[in-house]
Amino acid sequence: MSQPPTIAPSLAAALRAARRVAVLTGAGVSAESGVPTFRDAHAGLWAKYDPRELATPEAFERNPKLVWDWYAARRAMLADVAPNPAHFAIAALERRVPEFLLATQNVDGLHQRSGSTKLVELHGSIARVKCSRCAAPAARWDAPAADEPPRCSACGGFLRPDVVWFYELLPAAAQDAAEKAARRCDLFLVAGTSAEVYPAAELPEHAQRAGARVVEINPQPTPLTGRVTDVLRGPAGVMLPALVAAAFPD
Ligand code: BJW
Ligand code: ZN
Repeated sequence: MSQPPTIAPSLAAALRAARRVAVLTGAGVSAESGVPTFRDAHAGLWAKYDPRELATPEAFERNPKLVWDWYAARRAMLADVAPNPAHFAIAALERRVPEFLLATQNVDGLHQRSGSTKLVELHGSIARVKCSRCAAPAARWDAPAADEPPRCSACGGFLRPDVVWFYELLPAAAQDAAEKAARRCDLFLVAGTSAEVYPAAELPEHAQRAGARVVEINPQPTPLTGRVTDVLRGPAGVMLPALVAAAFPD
């Protein structure tokens, strides 16, 4: 067993003292569960596609069945994975802090499965399906035809995942809650995101401008790295449990 990483005592004390904590997570937080990030090459059949190019309304218009199948494959993969220590550390932190909000860019539902309850999903959820024409939610759908996605029972439009693609608006309530939490918090954790996709990438900046201590957890540098107060350089599944344990040893 390798040693747990050392957390600066001043950071542990700041987290312990914080009354309001906000957390932003991205795909890297699910990486140790075996969920590929958007930058990772995807496996097998999907290796030849750039995930960021499939996650657009144009891709769905051009080839709805391809995009439907990509999400169906990801949904099936998620049935076989479990939350990792990063998810559990965030859920444990929620129970320690008086005012807490997790804003996740992830659509995989792993935060909820690890016990997080005070969270908003900025980019929707892969578990939900809606109509691409009338937006009606679909609780169930027929198996897709060979060349197109299943259709909406209300209007006949193609069904699509209820996620936020590039050039689409984020759910307003989730975005508002995340912005408010970022502007009000004492300490902001940003974990496992490349911090390149807006408006989520602005949240740490709102927090910093409002005077919060901003902590980045990522094995790689990001555009935020030079601007945050602290950097925990390593995997979220190691760093987040170490940080929470250092702040709340009791
Ligand atoms: C680990 C790790 C480990 C690995 N531990 N870490 C302002 C300025 C410029 C552009 C824009 C702007 N406002 C809007 C835009 C346009 C666009 C945008 O941001 N483009 C940029 C690329 C420049 N934004 C939008 O279109 C948004 N809509 C919007 O703003 O509407 C208003 C508007 C419309 C039109 C014009 C202007 C304004 C919507 C964004 C929706 C993003 N959707 C996706 C798909 C969701 C569904 C799905 O899952 O398929 O969301 S794209 C994808 O990126 C997904 C992710 O949530 C998101 C962020 O990615 P994330 O999570 O950061 O993952 P990666 O893979 O990029 O990074 C992984 C990180 O983990 C890396 O750093 C690793 O090092 C790290 N890591 N292992 C910790 N073990
Ligand atoms: Zn419809």
